[in-house]
Amino acid sequence: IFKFFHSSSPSSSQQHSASTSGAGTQRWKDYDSPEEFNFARDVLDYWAQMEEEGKRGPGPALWWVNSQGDEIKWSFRELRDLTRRTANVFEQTCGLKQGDRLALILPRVPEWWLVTVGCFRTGIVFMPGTTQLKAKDILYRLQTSQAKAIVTTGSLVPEVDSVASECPTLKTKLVVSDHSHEGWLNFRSLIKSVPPDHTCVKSKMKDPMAIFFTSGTTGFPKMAKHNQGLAFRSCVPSCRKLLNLKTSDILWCMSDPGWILATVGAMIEPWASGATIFIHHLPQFDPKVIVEVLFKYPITQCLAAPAVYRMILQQKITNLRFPSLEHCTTGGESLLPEEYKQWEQRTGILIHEIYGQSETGISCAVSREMKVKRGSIGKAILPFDIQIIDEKGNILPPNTEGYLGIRIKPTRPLGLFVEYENSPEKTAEVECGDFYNSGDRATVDEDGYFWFLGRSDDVINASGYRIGPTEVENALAEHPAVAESAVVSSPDLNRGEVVKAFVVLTPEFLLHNQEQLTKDLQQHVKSVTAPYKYPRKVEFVAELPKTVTGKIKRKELRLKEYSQRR
Ligand code: BCO
Repeated sequence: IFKFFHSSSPSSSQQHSASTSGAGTQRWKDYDSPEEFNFARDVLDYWAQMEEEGKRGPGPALWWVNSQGDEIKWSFRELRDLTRRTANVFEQTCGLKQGDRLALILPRVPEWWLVTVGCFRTGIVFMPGTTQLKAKDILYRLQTSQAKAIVTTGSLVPEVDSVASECPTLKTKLVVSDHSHEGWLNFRSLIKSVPPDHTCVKSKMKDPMAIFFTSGTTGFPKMAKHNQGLAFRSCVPSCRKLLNLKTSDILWCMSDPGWILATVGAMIEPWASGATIFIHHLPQFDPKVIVEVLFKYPITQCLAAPAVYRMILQQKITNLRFPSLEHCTTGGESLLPEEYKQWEQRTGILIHEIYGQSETGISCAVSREMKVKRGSIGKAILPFDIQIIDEKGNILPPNTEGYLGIRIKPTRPLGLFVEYENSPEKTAEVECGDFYNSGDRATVDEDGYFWFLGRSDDVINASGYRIGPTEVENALAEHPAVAESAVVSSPDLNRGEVVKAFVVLTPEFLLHNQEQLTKDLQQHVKSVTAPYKYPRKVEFVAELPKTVTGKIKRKELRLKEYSQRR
């Protein structure tokens, strides 16, 4: 890919127009809902044309680097051509068509952006997943979504091949790799051989665009299905105010491409404004690398999980005054007021918080020009009407704890998920009167600022990951040492919350060394399911607290964890 798509610095003859502030997206108003919308055609191709007319600055659309010194810079024009080729690979080579589902499991490589935009162009529904997924996780996703295609990286080929025969709908396997893999089409080779002309599909706003798998208290992850409204929403003025991006801005969103935060923060948001997306490959999280990168490149904005800021602060680095950084945003879990203060003192920059879920995209935020109230997730972003509600959907007054709800009646706002696919009962469960009930507890103050308090259910929010306890309990149950287990959230200084497993041992393992057993169980969970879910804390107990009907009382265990000091 480096040879074919060489790094393209902007031509010096290109007109350096003054940086524009989301000019291309002022075509729409907050409550607009055009019948047709396609992010590739209506936004990316617009910016490509602005480049052709010399009306956009010289910054690339995508600026990708890795630790080996490789670099790719693509303008919107190059991106347009490459993603048209991608669309042709999907349609002509693979025979995929509008509405087909494509599982997208790639690390932070430039092809992730080609594939997602290729999906926009063809109307294929993309389903991002983290590369931490294991064979069983992938099997579940392919089967439940009836995926026709998967695009993944070389290291995951064996995991996919071990389950592919159990997925009758899967017709296309595309690998992003410099090597050939038997039974797989090679994306990097194919994209060179297809023509660069493609006509973008005329997608309706209500056509599905993406599916995000999201964990719940029980069972397997649910499929939160979004239509084109998720992308359109970022183009309206209220959403543009969130980061106030200009075409000259360079935004680094560090989220793994498997999460909705990357789809929104590392693609839709910046490109809606014609800004530059900066990506560092970051195969392994290292706060020192992040600091180096922020000193080396002219990044003006960054968006990262609270744990990232926290872990940077914990490094013994004397200078955190980054030369170009102007604005920092965080989301996914909470940051402590003390951490906000320290970041501000050491960098001179305030952290602005956002709030959202796979179901909602970014729904609340402390927008760039808003006053920061440390610890608040900010105000609702139009067209969402957010209220604090009780379990019947009644609106509660300010400073009263309740559920964070988004109004869905009489009109379901664009940008909110459409449904949990194949699960009308789970979709109905989160509908509460006129509202979607997020399941998150919160309050709102007199100024309209929301304050996140925590989950109302057993879902664990560790380092910004939403983890369903049963997914971890099921993984533990496969180990011979585990008679039964209960998995709950436990407070942690570094990660906000971590996964803790209470384990009842089988008789044969009762006398085993518990330190070793803890390591074995952790390793086991990492090997059978995505490793971010592994229990960082394990406690062996003689029995688990249960109700008279035999249901494990996770809440009791969780409350015990939180009643002890962090
Ligand atoms: O900590 P350990 O070393 O014991 O374990 C780590 C990894 O080393 C390990 N691992 C990863 N890949 C593996 C593997 N082990 C075996 N095989 C593999 N292939 O598993 C553990 C993974 O934990 P982690 O991901 O938390 O790792 P790390 O490196 O500590 O990363 C820290 C963070 C902060 C970078 C990471 O936790 C993170 O990215 N968190 C943010 C998640 C996020 O973006 N959430 C947003 C969701 S979307 C949303 O909220 C909606 C907003 C609109």
